[in-house]
Amino acid sequence: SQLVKIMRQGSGGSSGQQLDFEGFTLKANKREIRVPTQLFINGVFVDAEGQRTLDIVNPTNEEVLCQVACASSGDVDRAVQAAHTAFYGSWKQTTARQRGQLMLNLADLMEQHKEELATIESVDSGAVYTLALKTHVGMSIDAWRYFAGWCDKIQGSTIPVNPARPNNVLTFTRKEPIGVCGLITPWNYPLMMLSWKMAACIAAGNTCLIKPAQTCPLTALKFAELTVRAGFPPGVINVLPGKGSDAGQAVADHQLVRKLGFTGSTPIGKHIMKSCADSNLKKCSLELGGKSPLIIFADCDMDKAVKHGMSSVFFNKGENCIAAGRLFVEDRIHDEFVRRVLKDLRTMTIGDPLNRSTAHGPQNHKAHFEKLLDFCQRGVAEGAQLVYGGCRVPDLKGYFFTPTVFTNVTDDMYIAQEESFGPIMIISKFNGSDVDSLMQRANRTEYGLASGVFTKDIGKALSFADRVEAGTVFINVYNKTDVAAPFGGFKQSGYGKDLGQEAVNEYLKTKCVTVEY
Ligand code: TAP
Repeated sequence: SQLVKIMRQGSGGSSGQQLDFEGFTLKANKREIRVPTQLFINGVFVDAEGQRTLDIVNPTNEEVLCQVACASSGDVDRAVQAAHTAFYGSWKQTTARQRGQLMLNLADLMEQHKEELATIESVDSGAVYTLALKTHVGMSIDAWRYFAGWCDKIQGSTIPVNPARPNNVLTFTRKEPIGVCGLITPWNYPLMMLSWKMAACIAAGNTCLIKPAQTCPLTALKFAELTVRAGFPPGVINVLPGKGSDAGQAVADHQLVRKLGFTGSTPIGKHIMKSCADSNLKKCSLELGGKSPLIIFADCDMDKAVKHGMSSVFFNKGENCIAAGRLFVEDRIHDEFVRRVLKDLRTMTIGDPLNRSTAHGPQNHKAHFEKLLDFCQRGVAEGAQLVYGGCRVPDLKGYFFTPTVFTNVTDDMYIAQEESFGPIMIISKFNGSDVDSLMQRANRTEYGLASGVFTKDIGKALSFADRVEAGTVFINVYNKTDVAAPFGGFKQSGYGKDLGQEAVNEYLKTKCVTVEY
């Protein structure tokens, strides 16, 4: 890896300082992209303690792409100290409107570099390039712009409390940033998960450090470089690739971290919540796993139901937290629905995610790929009918998993209850005249992230929305998320929202001031 120098942007233009980093050159997509490979702490790229590194594997060919610095608990401590100093120093001096402008600068830079970011994301995570450009990177830019707008609109309220006559009293609230925030994110949408959390956190006036998933931290590192160019003061944003059990745990345990924003699995979420409580009772928000029900009534628009039903499962190769984990299809249209899904699946282009005609790329990493094989074997062993896929794509190197369909799935089966996080459609039938037992089945899960329904009967759709126990409900559409709309789960899918105004509140605390006069 060779040293790169870029000019650091001061608040009034170039300050003439240089930013050096070690990186590697990614040659892909007819581009040569310099990607930093060191930790980003206090505005500079540095090696990890003891020069520890992680191998980063390209899921399309199973080859090692590069080595990236792997943070230890000592590195986490350095980053927290830097974020703490910035919080009480340079960042406090930065006005809300300046903060918003820095975020807009960053969004503009991300836009200018969007093809580079999407290329890195595609190579590192296996995301299809066209989707990486539109969703992984596009929605990240939207998030920075959307939350930039909140910076100078964070307001408290005046409250009519009872005065002790003859005196009067004024009570008002102030919304204040919490302090140093730790962010821990998964591997399915690396840059987007970073942006959803960090943009809200920074807009609220906090400083932060992020530990991205160890399998694909490259866009987070390229992003770190862009934060310097955008003019963020050192220490406000720190990026530390590393292992969850080590660097991630150190973030959750740290005494100076006051809030933890986590997206990942339910078991790790529970573990992290305990660490937050035991260390310093830090506030935490948890976006966890899901097994979202999608109901397809016989009176639906069948073309739409097939199109969205497929994307509810196969979007981003199933590595989608709100993916429909179970499809309930009304018995009268079940066979036709399955036939049409299979017809479309047979024409799905699988292959190099950088190829513009590819619809389905490799799974993110080896352990996940193997977990999917095991998941399908359990389905078959329990008697579900495997009607398509369930195996590696023949003759392709890389973690390519054939999009899969199971029918005749009963509620007690493992595959009906557990999240696969892969391109596996699980179909069960229901009798349309018994909506009560359908709702019981749909809600018989400890998860509550998302849900969907297809019907032309608006009354039926809205009554589903009333009764379903999930944080997100899609009607005659699926995966339609937006940076302005709150996103997050019920039950063991966690609590606290990403996106929308509610996300800003997750990173604020309320101070109540009372004056007697
Ligand atoms: P996890 O294994 O839970 O990992 C998530 C993050 O936590 C990773 O960065 C991981 O580090 C880190 N981590 C692991 N152990 C830790 C510990 N002891 N302390 C602190 N951090 C720790 O999940 P995953 O397999 O990456 O992601 C898949 C899961 O995420 C699925 O269940 C999916 O549904 C969920 N997800 C939910 C949402 C929303 S919005 N609800 C969105 C996307 C994904 P490593 O990189 O070392 O593993």
